[in-house]
Amino acid sequence: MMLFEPILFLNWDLPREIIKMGFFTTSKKGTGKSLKIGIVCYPSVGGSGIVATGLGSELAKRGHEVHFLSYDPPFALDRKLPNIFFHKVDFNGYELFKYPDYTLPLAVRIVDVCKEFKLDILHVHYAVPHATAALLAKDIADEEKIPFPNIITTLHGTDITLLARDKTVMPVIKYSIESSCGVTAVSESLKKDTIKNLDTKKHIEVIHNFYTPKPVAKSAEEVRKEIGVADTDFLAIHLSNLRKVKRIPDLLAILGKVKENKKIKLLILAGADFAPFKPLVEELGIGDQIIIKRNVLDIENYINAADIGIYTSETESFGMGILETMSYGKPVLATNAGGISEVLQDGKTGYLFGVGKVDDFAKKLLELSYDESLVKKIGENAKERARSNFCSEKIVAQYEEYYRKIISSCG
Ligand code: GMT
Repeated sequence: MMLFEPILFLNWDLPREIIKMGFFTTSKKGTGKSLKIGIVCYPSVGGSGIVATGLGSELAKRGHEVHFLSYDPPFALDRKLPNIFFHKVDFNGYELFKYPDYTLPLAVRIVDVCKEFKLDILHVHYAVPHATAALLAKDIADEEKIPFPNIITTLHGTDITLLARDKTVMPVIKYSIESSCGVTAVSESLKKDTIKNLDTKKHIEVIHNFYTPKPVAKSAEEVRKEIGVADTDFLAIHLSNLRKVKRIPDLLAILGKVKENKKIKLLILAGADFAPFKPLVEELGIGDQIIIKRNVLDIENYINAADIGIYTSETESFGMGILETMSYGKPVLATNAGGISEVLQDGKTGYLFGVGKVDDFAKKLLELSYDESLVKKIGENAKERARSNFCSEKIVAQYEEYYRKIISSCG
């Protein structure tokens, strides 16, 4: 590895316009010349932010120069990685506007970054507002004769499965998708929903999500001790932002149905406040079997300490939490919704149930809590599938190939 520009690690809290991170390298792991890639994403704990951050990180490790644009540094970004810049977008909070606006300052920031760094490609995660801002930025740049890269929009779900049904934003979503040079979706299921909900003929490339498992830093015994779970307990885990679509009341009801078995515990790694669900926990009488941890970064330590994963979503374009759980060799019980069946195979790497079928979930949970060898076998299958089908080597190479195709084929 060749270092050519050692850069001091800067304090992220300083109000700096641009933060250059880690160090810069000319080494190149991937194929072809290195690219300058802009990534616009949410910095938060949610799946799309994790995927965009993971993608940018892997691309940077392969020698590409990666520019993140967001209102905060991405939550899961390793600040010591090479070849990464972060460009902060400020919110527009003028009194004149009743509501703060993000799309306009984002568009302006995109123009600035394109002007200064001459990006080869701009990859935005979510049609609204990110692709919309990118398209506005392109118009401004064209007007000012600033070279502008081709735009790729990745669809993650919510703007199709939820927002596209809202007539006040649907035309903007459709326009933003159809005006992007390239569009990708994280599952076949989401591609199908997009074509149907937006009535569009736009080509959509399916590139599944990926996850790079991290080595665990704490043993399962240590973690269990920390959260008050005995080694002999059967620990189920759930990771999510607790949005309505996750059907948390179903998750709690499943625990309620098996509560006679005091050895079954549920650990929730929550990306949001759990307080609204506390009355239900009390009503179900499961307070002594449930552990909540908020905004956990080292998810690997907790998943590794669990026996099984449970996901009860109404819909899920992919299900990053499911993939993460499988990656550490844990079987998953999940609803057969959206793109989940593209990740998890029923009876082989976990079990699928109808949305809301809490009795079926509970029966299987109880059965597995007594069958260590089946849990182990299904868990091993899950790990093998996650690590071979949804690994960074495979998926990041698909994005690189797609970037090159879009750079040369559009505009
Ligand atoms: O599921 C969420 O609430 C978060 C949302 C997001 O934007 O991060 O997740 C969506 O994108 C993830 C990454 O592609 C997918 O794994 C999730 O399935 C998808 N969520 C839904 O479709 C509900």
